[in-house]
Amino acid sequence: MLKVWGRRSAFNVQKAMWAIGELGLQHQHTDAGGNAGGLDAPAFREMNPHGRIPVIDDGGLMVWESNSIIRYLGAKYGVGHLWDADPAERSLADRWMDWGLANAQRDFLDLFWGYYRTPADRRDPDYVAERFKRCARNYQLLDRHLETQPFLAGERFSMADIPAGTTLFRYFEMDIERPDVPNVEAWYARLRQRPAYQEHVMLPFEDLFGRLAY
Ligand SMILES: N[C@@H](CCC(=O)N[C@@H](CS)C(=O)NCC(=O)O)C(=O)O
Repeated sequence: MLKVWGRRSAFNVQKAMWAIGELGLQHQHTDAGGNAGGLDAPAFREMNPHGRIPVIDDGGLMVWESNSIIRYLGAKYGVGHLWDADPAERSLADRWMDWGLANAQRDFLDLFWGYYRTPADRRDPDYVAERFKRCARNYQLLDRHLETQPFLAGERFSMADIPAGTTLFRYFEMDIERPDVPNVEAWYARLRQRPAYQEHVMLPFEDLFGRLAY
């Protein structure tokens, strides 16, 4: 059976778990990282030399890096669903996954750590203000893209929606100022209807407020 390691509150673990949920894959989950620790154990380092979560083991094949996990699971178990067999069609999804990792996710996590997780008296106002701006720019860009289509790669849900889509729950649940992005809000409403998103991404996170420790 597919095995997966990583604490459920971790952003990158949520991406992998969302993909597993979409594909309805039977799996065995092991808590790791944060309070559960274990990332420096030699056995874990053998699976992922970087000592980060998530990691999966599929019949002896270890895969780490959340986007790589989504792509692997999509290609193996989700052709026509998460993954498009046609390289040109698939490239429509791939670009948003990579953009999500390098931009939407990076800027959102910088904001989440710099603003939400840092105690108010230790926040750097300039750093936080810049991250608010970067996030606003990213979601405005997504808003323009989603003007003409319901999902990032086109008419249907695909792996493209997972990296940037995972940022939405915390971004919209935080008590912060946001730009007016109606098309992103409509996309977020579509994602919220998906059982796998509800189960793996829409998890309470209030206990992380003002807490830098995992
Ligand atoms: N680029 C990696 C990042 C992995 C990563 O940094 N994971 C974090 C959790 S989101 C982690 O391992 N943190 C250590 C911990 O939770 O103890 C990926 O996408 O999988």
